[in-house]
Amino acid sequence: MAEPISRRGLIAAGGSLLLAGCDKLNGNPALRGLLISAEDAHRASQRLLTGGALAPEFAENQRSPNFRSNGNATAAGNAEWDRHAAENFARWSLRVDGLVMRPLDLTLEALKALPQRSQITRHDCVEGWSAIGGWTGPQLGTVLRMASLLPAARYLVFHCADRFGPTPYYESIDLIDAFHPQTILAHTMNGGPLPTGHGAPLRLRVERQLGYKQAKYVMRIEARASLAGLYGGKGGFWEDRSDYAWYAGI
Ligand SMILES: Nc1nc2c(c(=O)[nH]1)N[C@H]1C(S)=C(S)[C@@H](COP(=O)(O)O)O[C@H]1N2
Ligand SMILES: [Mo]
Repeated sequence: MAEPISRRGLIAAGGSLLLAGCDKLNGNPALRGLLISAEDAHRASQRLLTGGALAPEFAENQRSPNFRSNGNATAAGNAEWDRHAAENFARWSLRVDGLVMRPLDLTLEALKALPQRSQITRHDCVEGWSAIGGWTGPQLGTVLRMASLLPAARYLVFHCADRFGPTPYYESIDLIDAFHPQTILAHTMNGGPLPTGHGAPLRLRVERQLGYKQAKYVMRIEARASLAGLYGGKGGFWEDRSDYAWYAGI
């Protein structure tokens, strides 16, 4: 199976860290933070089981005729998003900042000019429904290489335009999923522009995880060293207010 080199590199680095022994681990606060919680143990074991696996992909004739919209079905009410929607997102741009060497503002045109990946995948929502849909966009890894992550960057946070009451939706992933080949910034769904109900103009597809990780209405991607101090500190809107896991593997 074709695995990207970056992933091999990450696994090799993780392996040697694991072999470094408990004393060294205890002396490394960042790594201790990564390894001790039950949730992280679950994540690590799931990663070992799935390895570099790709999520299953499907044929065009397997796409669901009705892919429902779930959670917020619009970001209307966010003045910035409203302004861009009124112009069909012609002057909208994605902000990429935080722990990067080169902060970026990428228009839809710029995102579409990058190498594109198309994938037909199954979306699994924890509320008990699934749907198969086709997504196109640049790999997140391509955008992150353009911005050039600083060494301290460990997480990517997706800041969304929509809110529930006063609270914005947000999500986050780690570098393994960020550089996974099926992790894309989708501007196209089933061959057409991403509909409002599905997160126009841009959403995350991180295909080995559950529905709530698939951030819609993404306005800004922030590279961070830690999720502490951000909203509820658990790395996502639902993670902050439910027992939903941060690593929501399928
Ligand atoms: N910004 C934002 N992203 C979001 C949500 C949301 O309410 N707001 N809901 C999540 C949940 S729970 C699911 S199942 C999917 C739904 O995606 P869909 O509307 O394309 O079906 O988006 C996820 N991403
Ligand atoms: Mo969901």
